[in-house]
Amino acid sequence: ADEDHGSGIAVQESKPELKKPRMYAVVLLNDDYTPMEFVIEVLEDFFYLDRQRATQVMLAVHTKGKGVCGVFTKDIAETKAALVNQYARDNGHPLLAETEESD
Ligand code: TYC
Repeated sequence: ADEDHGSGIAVQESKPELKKPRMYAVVLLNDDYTPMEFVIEVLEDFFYLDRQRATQVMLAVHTKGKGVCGVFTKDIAETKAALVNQYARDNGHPLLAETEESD
């Protein structure tokens, strides 16, 4: 904020007036057809999860219906979801990724 400290000269305070960006989760939805191995590879390749964490997330989606792959700013989340959906379609699988606001 610019504040006048009596000299008539506006001093620029150091406080950066930036707000935290809204964050968005990329969520994977379960289906009956996409192979488990394909889902694990998507989590490794698009979200940089190691094999153990990718397997955990895949199994969580498989048993609970959906699961979070990662949380990002809006543009990054929407881009990752679109890339995953295109990659799944290119490989003939119905796997679906969505974004939802998080926090
Ligand atoms: N349910 C699938 C199967 O049994 C595996 C699967 C897991 C599919 C996660 C999609 O997002 C998904 N082959």
